[in-house]
Amino acid sequence: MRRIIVSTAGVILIAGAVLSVFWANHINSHRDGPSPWAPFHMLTAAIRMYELDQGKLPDSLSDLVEPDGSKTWVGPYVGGKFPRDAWGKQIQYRVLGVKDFELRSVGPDGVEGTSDDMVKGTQQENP
Ligand SMILES: [Ca+2]
Repeated sequence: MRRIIVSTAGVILIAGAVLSVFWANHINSHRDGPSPWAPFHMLTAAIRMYELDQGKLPDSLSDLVEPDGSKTWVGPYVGGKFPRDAWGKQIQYRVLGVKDFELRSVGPDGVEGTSDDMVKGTQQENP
């Protein structure tokens, strides 16, 4: 009987330790705030909505918020404040092909072309 109580207590201690590690990781994942990829996902969705309406990719990101005079433009495709990268800088947009584009942040160092750049292209889906 004593052996059962000791092993039960051991199982409870191990389960508690495992749960506390999971809980700590869960809390830390929310403490960091929204993902730095969130504005990329938001812009990608807006670009695809524009593409559905206009039948082509926007020439620039300003096309998402500035009417172009066509009857099929039913924007703005981005509501509220225009998304910027996690460091408050403008996200760069480049058309790569008829259906392909790239969104780029210069990253925390503010310098384009360094290893901390964040790039989301339609040819390299979600990071
Ligand atoms: Ca950089």
